[in-house]
Amino acid sequence: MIRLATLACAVTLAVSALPALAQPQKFDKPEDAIKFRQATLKELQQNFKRVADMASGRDAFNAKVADESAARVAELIKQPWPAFGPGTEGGKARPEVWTEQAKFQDLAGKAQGEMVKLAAAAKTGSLDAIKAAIGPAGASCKACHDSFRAR
Ligand code: ASC
Repeated sequence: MIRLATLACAVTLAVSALPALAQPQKFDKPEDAIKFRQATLKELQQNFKRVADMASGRDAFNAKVADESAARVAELIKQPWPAFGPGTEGGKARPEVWTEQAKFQDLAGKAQGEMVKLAAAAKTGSLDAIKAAIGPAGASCKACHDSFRAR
């Protein structure tokens, strides 16, 4: 019994250690997956824009808001990918998401890395650090959109 519990725990740990990208999430209907990924990407975009507008000088710099927004971005960037599981084609996602999975996951993973860097930059409170991180971060959004989002 103890051994079974230990095994269950080890399996749980092993699964949760996998990158989020590797585990499709279960939704009742494909539309639920589409709604979920669109909602997370939308909130991601809103938070990203808040930071980008400070980086560009469009908005006044507020270190606390930038930090909170960038931290939220780094959380949200993990969430959409498991909602692109098999059978959830649709929305603005191009069919290539499912036919070029390796490339999709690579670009999603790179975007995740850039958002972690952006959040780390914002945490320092330095606008210059944010300015340095925002370009590559935005480019990582665009790289994925260029190949995988319908226009
Ligand atoms: C945004 C947004 C994107 C990226 C990208 C940057 O605010 O919605 O997709 O920035 O346009 O190039």
